[in-house]
Amino acid sequence: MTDRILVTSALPYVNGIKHIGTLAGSILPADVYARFQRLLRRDVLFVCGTDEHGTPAELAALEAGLPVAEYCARQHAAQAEIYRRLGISFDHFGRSSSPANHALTRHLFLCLEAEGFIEERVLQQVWSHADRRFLPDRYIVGTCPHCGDRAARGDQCDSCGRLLDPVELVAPRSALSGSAALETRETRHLFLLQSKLADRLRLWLEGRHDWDPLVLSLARGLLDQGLRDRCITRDLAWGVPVPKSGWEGKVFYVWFDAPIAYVALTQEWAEAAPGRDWHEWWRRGPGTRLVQFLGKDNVAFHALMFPATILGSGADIRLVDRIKGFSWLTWGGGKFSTSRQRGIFLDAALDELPADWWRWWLTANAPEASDTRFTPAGFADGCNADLADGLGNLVSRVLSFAATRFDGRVPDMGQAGEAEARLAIEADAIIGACAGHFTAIRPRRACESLRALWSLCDRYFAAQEPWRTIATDRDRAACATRTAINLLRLSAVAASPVLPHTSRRIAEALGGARPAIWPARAEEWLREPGGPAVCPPGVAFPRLPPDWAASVASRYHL
Ligand code: B3M
Ligand code: ZN
Repeated sequence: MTDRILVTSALPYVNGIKHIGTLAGSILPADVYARFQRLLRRDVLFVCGTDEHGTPAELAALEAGLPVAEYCARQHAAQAEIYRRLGISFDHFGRSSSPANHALTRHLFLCLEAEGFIEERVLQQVWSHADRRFLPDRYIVGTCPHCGDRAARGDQCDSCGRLLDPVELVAPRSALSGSAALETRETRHLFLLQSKLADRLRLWLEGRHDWDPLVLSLARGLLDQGLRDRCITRDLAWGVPVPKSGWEGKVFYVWFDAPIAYVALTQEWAEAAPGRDWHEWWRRGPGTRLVQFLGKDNVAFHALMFPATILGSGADIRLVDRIKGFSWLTWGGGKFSTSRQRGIFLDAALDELPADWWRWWLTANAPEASDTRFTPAGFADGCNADLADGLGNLVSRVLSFAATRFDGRVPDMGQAGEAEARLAIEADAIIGACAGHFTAIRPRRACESLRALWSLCDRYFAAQEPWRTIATDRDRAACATRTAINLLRLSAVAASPVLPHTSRRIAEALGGARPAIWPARAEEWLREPGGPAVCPPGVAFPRLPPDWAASVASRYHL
């Protein structure tokens, strides 16, 4: 059995607080998976960090009027704080701009060069006199030659969807300064010769049978189109400098150093305490499983480009064992947009509701095989049904009963009988299915199992009618109440990967937390003796009022 599980989530770009889609399509499912594996007592390491290089970070810093290093430091801290509030259980949340990542990026580049996988080529690029810099394609705007839209970008026209080359634009100008004083100049760049690694990548990908069709077909499709060599340098000041004389003023392309940061982040984590060894997590061979979570637009980089970097460098760094790719969360069917303030960003989300509401809905509706349409009304209905009427109501009913009828304690009298034996069998079946879904990374199905567990507890409690039997058979009523409480305790642990805050509150209400371990055998849990004091947690999940959805839709421009 694999004892070590290394979990990564795609590194969120540093420029600004992310919206709930980034949470839903990478960070949250990674956290749910890491938390579940920890319950199984696996040795889990969950690393992530801000992706800090590249033009977007530079431009955002410019706009904020801050030196880019300072801008990144502030934004990193702001994002880290948000993920902490969301209960994301990173073992390390670092930065791609760290000295460790600079050093490792330089090292792997030099290995690639020594192995013959780097080639210098001369490119024509657009130089802006006013901005005194080369402009990346998307920072050149102009009129689309196909549809006439005046806001087409050098890489694509958003209006007609055509892919463009900057030279095709009519009346091109800089998106930064607006200046039309542009000139095409020659500039030298370094290419990673991915074409020479295509056969090795294909062979490796052929062995990845357990990946989702979404990820495999994307990756294999790209290989079938013919893997192109990739330019891995940029004319920028902010990034990892190219370690070659004569290459001053050039840095590596952000997508070259960002995946390398997964390894560097692990190095940093290892250095922070004695007895940790990053090689254990990254060397090839059995003993570790590397599971990477990311949005589908990042598949090419994780399934091809980063593996090409590793294979070509000859370094003893493991290739990903499983990529879990996600589709999009849409804002009512459209795109989230920072500039148009469409959508809920994570700071605003936490101002609206506590973390577990978001965690629940975004896991239960994870954009797995296809896009998930977020609407405030759908969110409110789902949370009201599952959390307010479901779990929250169940917890308060069972605990208030124990509190008022059994002197605030889990009652200890009464023997388990046939009903409890049947309950244990049913609970085992659900728990088994739930574990299967968490293991296979099927968040929606795992949430279905959790609902089934709550509803099982609800049905059992209702069928036992302890409020009626207590008059005639106090032992029976006590046994039923205790068993329901024990099933709640079990359900809280099983739900803890998704609802960590709520689970802790339920455990506390039930007289304190037990060691967190996956409840593989329900019978053992249901047999727990009574005794501990119970305190009803109050209403954990109030219903969202009818006007909630309308108010959110209007405030966030749906
Ligand atoms: N920074 C995030 C994105 O494309 C990008 C991921 C990097 S993972 C190494 O959404
Ligand atoms: Zn167009």
